[in-house]
Amino acid sequence: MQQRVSRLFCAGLLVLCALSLKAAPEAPGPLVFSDAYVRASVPGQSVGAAYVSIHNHGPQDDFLIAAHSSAAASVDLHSSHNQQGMTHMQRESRLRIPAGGALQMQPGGVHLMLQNLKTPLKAGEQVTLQLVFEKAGTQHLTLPVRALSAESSSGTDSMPGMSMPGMRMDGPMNGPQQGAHSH
Ligand SMILES: [Cu+2]
Repeated sequence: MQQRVSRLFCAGLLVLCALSLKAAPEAPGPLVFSDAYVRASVPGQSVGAAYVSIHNHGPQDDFLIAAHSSAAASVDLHSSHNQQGMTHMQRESRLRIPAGGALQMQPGGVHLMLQNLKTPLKAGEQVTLQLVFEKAGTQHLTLPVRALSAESSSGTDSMPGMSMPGMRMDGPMNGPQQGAHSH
């Protein structure tokens, strides 16, 4: 009898374990995020930049196809290219996260452009970000706002409206997009 009870107890524990595994809130998806942050903005600045590294542990490529943030009217996917000493930003319709690899965003490279900031981005605050993937669906992230690096926070920038010193809007950025920036 004693033995039978403990067997039942064990069986019950196993069932509980299985149930709790099933009910675990975080189903570990193939995408893992790291090094996520938003750059602090300066007064008068209407655009901001966010960076996040996305690792894909799945067997299939995935694609970042859209992004949204509570801090900005819209968020664009951008890549930067260096041409004859000038950095040009280009809008991308989707960004690939290779299977078994990663998409690493960084200043001067791929980044998320926060268009028409609703409020200035202050260091120490947090910004919510939604990333929409072709396969993984919508992922919610919270990013810390980090101060600009020492070299670019000298306050001597002649163009406070530019979020990225030395960068020039070009190509697909001209046209309707450009108008939005000047508001
Ligand atoms: Cu950009």
